[in-house]
Amino acid sequence: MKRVCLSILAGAVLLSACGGSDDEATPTQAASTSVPGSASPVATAPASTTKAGLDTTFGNGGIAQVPLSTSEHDRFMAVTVAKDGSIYAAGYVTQGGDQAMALAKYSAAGVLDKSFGKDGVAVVNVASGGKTAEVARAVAISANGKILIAGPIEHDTSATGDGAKDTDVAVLRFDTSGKLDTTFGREGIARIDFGAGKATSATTFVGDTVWGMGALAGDRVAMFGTRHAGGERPDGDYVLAGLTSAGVLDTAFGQNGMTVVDVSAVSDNPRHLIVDKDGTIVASGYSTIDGVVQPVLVRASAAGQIDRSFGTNGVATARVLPGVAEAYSVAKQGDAYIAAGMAEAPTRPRRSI
Ligand SMILES: [Ca+2]
Ligand SMILES: [Ca+2]
Repeated sequence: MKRVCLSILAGAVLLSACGGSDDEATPTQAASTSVPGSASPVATAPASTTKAGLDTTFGNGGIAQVPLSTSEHDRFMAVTVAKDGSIYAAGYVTQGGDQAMALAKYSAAGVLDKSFGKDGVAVVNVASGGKTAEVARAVAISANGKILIAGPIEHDTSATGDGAKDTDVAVLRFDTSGKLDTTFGREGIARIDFGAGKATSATTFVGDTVWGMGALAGDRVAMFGTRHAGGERPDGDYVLAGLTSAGVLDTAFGQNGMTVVDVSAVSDNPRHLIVDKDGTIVASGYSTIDGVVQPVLVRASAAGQIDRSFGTNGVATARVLPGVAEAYSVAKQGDAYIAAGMAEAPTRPRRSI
């Protein structure tokens, strides 16, 4: 019997749960886990024939906390484990109401590595200006061992009106000591503008997002997010984007660095991205199709070309319930893909799927 552990994130806290199992965790399960902003984890521990519980050898009684701020919001959004067992958790810290990207490093045993960044946490305020769009939602480790985090930032924190709501995407690359890698982007930061955002009602604005990221060969990365669909439409379209090792849009990826996938004219909501060993990219999210919110998987090559043999023209959907079903995270199991999320019938309570 092999021991299976699953780390779950909740706030600026790492938890490690373990249980006995006859099955070995797949590499994709262990490699990267992203969770949405919900306080309720959507992933659950694998089925086990023995009672699962917190791994008390991890952190302090199974929980590793990091002191970021005593009075403002901090949150981890994604976690990954490096080959040497080091754990990297990405999210944001808030300083005077201004959110900044954060990356923390823990040992395999869940002990904060105080030699990393400043006392274990690297904090970079990419878009300084007292606003709250900035948050790292994805983390990946490239073959050269560098750690990348990605998420939305304000396009221009000095803008006013609707312009103040426009967002871009930032990707930051760090070395293993928590310093920005100055060979990437501009002083370690790549700013990517998927498109101009747009106010779509008196209260809503659709701007660039990124939720998932995975490492590709050649120290490149792929991201999964959205941008405004364009014209007068009130929705966003999915965006797969590729960056070179130098931190610029990879013109060999998709069309000049991006592949846009328009599943729904109502809503396309990205959540997670994994990269298979052969470089195949699979991204998960959810879209409103024929009035029903359905899980969505998109498959593309390492060059960002949609795999039209997958699902319908590269997009797989499923009508789970007549109401809402959302896919937050995806993992590969053999030749199949497992998506986890939430489903809700119009008159029934929510449940995990
Ligand atoms: Ca900021
Ligand atoms: Ca933008």
